[in-house]
Order: sequence, then structure tokens, then C-alpha cells
Amino acid sequence: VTTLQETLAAQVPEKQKSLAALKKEHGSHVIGEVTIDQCIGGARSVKCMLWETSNLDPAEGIRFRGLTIPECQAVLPTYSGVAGDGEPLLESLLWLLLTSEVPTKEQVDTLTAELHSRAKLPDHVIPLLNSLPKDMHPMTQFTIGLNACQTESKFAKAYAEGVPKTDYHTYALEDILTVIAVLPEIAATIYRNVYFDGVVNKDTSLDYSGNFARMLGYDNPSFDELMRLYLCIHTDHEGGNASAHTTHLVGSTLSDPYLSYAAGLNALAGPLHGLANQEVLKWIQELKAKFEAEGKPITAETITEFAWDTLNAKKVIPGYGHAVLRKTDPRYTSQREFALKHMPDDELFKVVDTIYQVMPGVLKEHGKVANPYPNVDSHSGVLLWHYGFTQFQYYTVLFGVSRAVGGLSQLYWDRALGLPLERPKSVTPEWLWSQVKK
Ligand code: FCX
Repeated sequence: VTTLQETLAAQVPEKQKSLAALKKEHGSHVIGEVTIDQCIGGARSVKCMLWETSNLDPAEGIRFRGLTIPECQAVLPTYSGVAGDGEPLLESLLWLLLTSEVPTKEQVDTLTAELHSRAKLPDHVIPLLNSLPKDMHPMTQFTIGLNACQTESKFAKAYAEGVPKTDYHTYALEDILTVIAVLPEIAATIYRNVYFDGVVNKDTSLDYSGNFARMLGYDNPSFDELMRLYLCIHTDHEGGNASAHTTHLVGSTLSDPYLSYAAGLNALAGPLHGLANQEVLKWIQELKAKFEAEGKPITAETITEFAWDTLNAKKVIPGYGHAVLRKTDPRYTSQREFALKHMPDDELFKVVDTIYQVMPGVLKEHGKVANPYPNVDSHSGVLLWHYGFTQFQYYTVLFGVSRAVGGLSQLYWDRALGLPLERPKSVTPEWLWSQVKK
């Protein structure tokens, strides 16, 4: 069986050569222009970042190394070992994102074993997590936990010892695999501390996601499948989203993978990004509470009324809209299909489905939103809720466990390809005016 490390080592020289040739032969080729709108407006659509692991098409949605979500579901190894029979293993997707190759089940099993063997937290981390106030937001606790693991960084140590930069990626990969390996225990410790007894039980006879489900306290094969799907679809969404971009930016300073991804998590914790999944559940609960109090059923009409209340109060409808997508997010669709298969009669799923029927119309009528369709965050909470996972303030932590796989796979290639410090040019308003008054 060829290992992940061997597979990557064989690819690095070719990729370095190809990128060097692109730069040398076509470095001055123009690929776009930037308008004042884009400069002021958050750099939408400005092409200025190299990203290996995935690409986002506005209409079609995400492709991981060229594969759509349904294609990944058809070809990647699953828990049963048969591709297509159940959800892909997260380890399969990690392999795909890092190497751009579809792994065999044997290769995936070696990666599962390797991640389990790396999943040891430094001694100071659990006591630190235990000392945090229970009302500190779980995402804040999560970044503290990951930052505290940075004492183990092999990349930082190698840099301090002066290893040549051609070797950076080897040490980065060490850290990347260890960060991915330790995140579930940090995450589960926070969950068990904040809402339960603080006890975390592992089952390393299972895959990464199954073991994570046990650590959280869920022992249900159907929930394991949800965790596999959830962790796969949240991994990567090309480079420009705030968590991936932050990881890449901070990593470009040669901050190690622990610190780089902890920075990415802080970006994920914003309500316009990953925190939207908790906001969706909060929105649905508020909607239910309002109409239950008024003795009204939840229907297309009452949802429409509540949506307009939200918009008229100058707030966003969480889970709708996207900076790049212009159609229903395929990550939403894959979760909807999971619900239709595993919980077709779930009450809250029906509410989400009714929201899906009316919200695009409401947002089109509102007239401001570039994309009136649902994104990934619109569906994830309801699936968790079905299994009794109702602590929605925690949901973004799960997103954070998953996003590590995409952001850090790219960080490996950032170092392997020797990408430089990221440093775009900012301009003053006076300069912008000087451009138009010429
Ligand atoms: N509800 C109400 N108004 C919305 C809206 C929504 N769901 N989505 C966008 N708008 C508003 C914007 O706030 C903006 O208003 P302004 O002109 O007064 O500033 C206007 O519509 C145009 O914005 P638009 O170009 O459509 O969207 P952006 O690219 O600026 O922003 C996000 C994209 C995702 C931030 C935006 O759609 C939003 O706030 N959605 C709700 C939060 C959410 O679901 N975030 C998760 C996104 C993603 F999937 C993830 O990162 O996890």
C-alpha cells in the first residue's frame, strides 16, 4: 500500500516544476481587472489567489479536486468499504484533497490508523479546557484549545532550528495531520464540558467520524453517517472564503499550521460565515416560539410573515445568500437528500423544507440579495437536532473540525510550492478619486 506521505513526495517535484514554468513563461499574462466596486466591496470575484484543492462554480457549486459532491459519494471509500454504499469517509476526502487521487479502502484505512495514533493531546490542554468558563462561546474555547496544542509544532521547531525552506512542507505535513487528528478530542471535550459531565469516551475501532461521534456521546450508526457527510461537505469551498483565506494568509507568514488554522477558526466564528448555522436554528426556534404563542401553525404564510419581519428589522435571513453561489448550494441539496432518506417525517425538517419553498420568492421580492437560495448552513442544524443534538451554540465547532481538512490540505501545498508571503496592495480613497478625476 502506498502511503499518503509517499504519494505526496512523488507529486511535489512535478507540481513545483509546472508552477515554475507557468510563472516563467506566462507570468505577465493578464487574467482580470479590478473595479472600484470590487476594491471597496470585499474583493468579490477578484482572481488573486492560487488554490489547489477545490474550485467553486457560481451555478454548479463546489468541486473537490474536480469532483462534485455526488461524484465523491459515488467513488470515495465508505465505512462499509463499498463506494456508493453510504457516505464517504472523511479520511477519503482528506486523501483526495491532499493528493488529488481517489484512494483505495486500504489506503484510507492506513490514514485512519495514522490519525488515531496522532490523536494525543499535550498534557496541559484538557486542564486548560476544563478551566474555561462554561458560558464562553464554544468557538472561543476551540481556538484556545488548538492554540494551546501549538507547543507540539514540528514546523515551528524545524524553522527555529534553521531547516532549509525546501524541507518546510515535510514538517508542515506532520503538523497538519496532527492538527486534524487532535481536533475531535478538543471539540468533544468542549461539548461534554459545557453541556454534560466532561467525560469523553473514544472508540478507535471506528473511523475518524464514528470515533468523533462516540466522543461527543452519540452511539447511533445513522448519526455516524450524518457525521461523515457533515464533515466531508464542510471541508473546503475554494480559497476566498474567510476561514480558508485566513488560514492561507496567516500560513504565508510561516506561522505554523496550528496557529494558522486557529486563525481560520476565528474567521469561521463570524455570523456571516460559519456561525450562520447556529443562527439558522435560532431563527427557526424564534419563529416556532412566536407562532406557538399566537396559536398559529407553521405554514408557508407564517414563515413568509416572519421572514419579512426579519428583513424589515434590517437583519439577514441566516442560511440564505452567498458571496459566490447563485443557485441552491449542492451542500444544502446533499443534506436534504440525507434527510429524505433518514428522517422524512421529522417535524423540523418539514419546516426547513417549507422555508426552502418560500424564501427564494421572498428574497427576490426584497430585491437586494444577489443569491436568494439556501447555503450549507441552512440545513445542517436540523439534521443534528433530529438526533437530539440541540445545543446549537456549539454547531460551528463541527464546521471547524471539518474545515481544517480543506484549509490545511491547501496549506501543505502552499509550503510545498513555496508560495510567498501574501501581501495585496491597499489604496486610499484619495487615490481612488485621483483615478476617476484624471
Ligand atoms: N438576508 C437578508 N439580506 C441579505 C442576505 C440575506 N440572507 N444575503 C445578502 N443580503 C443583503 C446584503 O446584506 C447586502 O445588503 P446591503 O447592500 O444593505 O449591504 C445585499 O443583500 C447584497 O449582498 P449580496 O451581494 O447578495 O451578498 P454578499 O456577497 O455581500 O454576502 C453573505 C454574502 C453570505 C454574507 C450574505 O448572503 C449573508 O449575510 N447571508 C446570511 C448569512 C449566511 O447564511 N452566511 C453563511 C454563508 C456561507 F454559506 C458560509 O460561509 O457558511
